[in-house]
Amino acid sequence: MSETYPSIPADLDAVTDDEAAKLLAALAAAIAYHDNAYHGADTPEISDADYDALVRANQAVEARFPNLRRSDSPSMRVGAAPSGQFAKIKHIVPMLSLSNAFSEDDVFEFSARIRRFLALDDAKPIAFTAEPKIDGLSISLRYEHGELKQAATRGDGAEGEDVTANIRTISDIPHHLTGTPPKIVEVRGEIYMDKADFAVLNAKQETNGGKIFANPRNAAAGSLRQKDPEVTRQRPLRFFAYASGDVSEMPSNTHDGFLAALRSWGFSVNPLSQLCSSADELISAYHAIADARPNLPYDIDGVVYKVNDYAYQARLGQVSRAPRWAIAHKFPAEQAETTLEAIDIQVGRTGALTPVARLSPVLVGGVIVSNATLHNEDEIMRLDARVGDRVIIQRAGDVIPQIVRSLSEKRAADLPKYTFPDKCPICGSDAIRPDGEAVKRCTGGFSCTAQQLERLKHFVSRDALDIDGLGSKQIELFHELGWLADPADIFTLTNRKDELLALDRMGEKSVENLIEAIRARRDIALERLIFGLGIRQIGQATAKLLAQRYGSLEDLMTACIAASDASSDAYAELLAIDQIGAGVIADLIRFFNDPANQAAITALLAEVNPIPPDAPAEDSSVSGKVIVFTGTLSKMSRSEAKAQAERLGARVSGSVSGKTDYLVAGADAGSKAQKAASLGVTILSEDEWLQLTR
Ligand code: D41
Repeated sequence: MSETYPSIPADLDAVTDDEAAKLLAALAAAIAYHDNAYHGADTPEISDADYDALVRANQAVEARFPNLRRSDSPSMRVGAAPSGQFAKIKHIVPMLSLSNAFSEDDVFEFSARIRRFLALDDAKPIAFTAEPKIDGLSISLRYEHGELKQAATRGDGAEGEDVTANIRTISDIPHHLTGTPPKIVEVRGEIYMDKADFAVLNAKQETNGGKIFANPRNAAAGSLRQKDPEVTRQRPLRFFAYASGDVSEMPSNTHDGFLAALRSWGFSVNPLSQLCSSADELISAYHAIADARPNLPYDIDGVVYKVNDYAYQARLGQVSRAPRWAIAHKFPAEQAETTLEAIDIQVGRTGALTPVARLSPVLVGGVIVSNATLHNEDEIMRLDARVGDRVIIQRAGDVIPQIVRSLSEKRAADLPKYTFPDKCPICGSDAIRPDGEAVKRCTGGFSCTAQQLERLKHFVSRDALDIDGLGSKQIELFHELGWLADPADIFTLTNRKDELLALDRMGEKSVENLIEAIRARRDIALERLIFGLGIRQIGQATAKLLAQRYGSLEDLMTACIAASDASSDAYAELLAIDQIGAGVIADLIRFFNDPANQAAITALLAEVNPIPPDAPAEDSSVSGKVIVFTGTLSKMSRSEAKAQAERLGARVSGSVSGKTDYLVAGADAGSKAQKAASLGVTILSEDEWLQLTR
């Protein structure tokens, strides 16, 4: 269990640098594992709440130690695509990660370690390259006979996703190589977006009501992961080449020689790459690149040093997943001093009171910052942050700016300590903090307008009702106008045609479309409806389980009310659902026993027609069996195969174990087939599977 669910210290604010680094490594591994279980294998092994706890812990530790953020950090992975959107590609040569240096001492240690490992004479110089670390996403491009054949994302380093069609739309990436490339060459590098292009793209997205990206890296990632390559083509993506993967014959014995070859084949190579012959020279190069940073058109987050000589690289090899011969020297988080003007309390969908620091605007790393996160009550106490204090704030990458410390030495003697409110600032209800929890919550429920608004936004969000033309902005407006309080009110908007037409920028056509889109959602999948209620801890996966088990919202509500008695059958039935534990059940009981929630649900059920999920067949040839799919299927997509198996009552898992009943092996099945064979698991071809399930 520890590998897939690391233990999280109760007090994350007390962890040391060393512990933080270990914790981040463990969290990255665990989150990657569960991402795969959820998205890849579609069989989550932990509750959404437990998963969220991992992600939150990772964020909290990264916020405190921005410099320790790993290159494989979960916060660096953007918008995991639904499984099956892109085919998987195994990297013939793994795409390694980079270990980090945070100080000049770390750089001397890097050089000394290498010299020791190679047993180099003190007099013998060793050459390194220093190149900017582009803040984008890594990609591997395969060329055969000079033609671009395939492009894969880094993924977990061993296996990435096939994004060839999208990559072909990037003008920086040659389709045919010039000069004399080897027969086979995989070129690796970074896809990125210029800062100016990013600003223009976001402005366009804003006018078109599209997604706003947090930073150029997210914009680049989102643009690459498009289903439609024509969308990618419209996005200003660029590419710098910096490494090789599988290569039939290397054009050079050195990294700088390889970079020169890349240029001769038509690739962009970063012009700031330079050759250095000592740790001192690496550090000079670091400062030169750091000085150039504010004027570069793209974001960089450090400098990468590499041993220049490939023969040395080969001897040095790698430790775990990172080469011994390379390191990323990260730029420190940027800090600035400013005044804490106010502490605002925001109230979220589930009533959580979140403090936000309002600051005198200050420039940090090229961005004007006027807000910072304060996490929760304990964080304010730890910092002893007081309104009026001078504070040091810090910003690293796309981490939300945070307050590092309050300058108590600059504080007026009579500045009062901050007291966290014990009433909801929006509705005035009591705010309470249960024992052992970090968060204070408003107890007002649906009667609190802040919670009302956030629940409404959640109700229409993409994974819930997902109504075209009804986003957060419209919800805010309609809520402000007094048209919306409960989710059910969304459906009464269709009676407000004249009022809608009277609004700014609402023409006949858009009003008709909106009304039609709302009508169309009266038939709604039960799991979306349950998810849309915004019950604490009930994510999409849990909502689906509940929909399958209860088949209607009425039955779910009845069961949750009956389950208030923990010795009831209803309670036992809830607990018997795989992956639902006592914590989730407590939240379900709390939600469905609240009279305001009951009234809201009754009103909602008068408006919608929930569609229960197809019941899994009880008596199919594969009901109750555990199935693993591997390799490429030819008659259906992996997602279709999975859905079909589940409809027939089978459970689909991502990995082969002793519990597996059948491994269905498509073309090019790899290690899973071997493992299945060694465990004596029945292996079926795709055709045999189809026969079995016909
Ligand atoms: O500019 C970069 N982001 C960059 C990333 C770079 N200039 N060089 C890199 N070199 C490597 C090795 C040494 C493993 C070939 C990298 C990365 N790796 C890298 N990026 C993300 C994970 C690893």
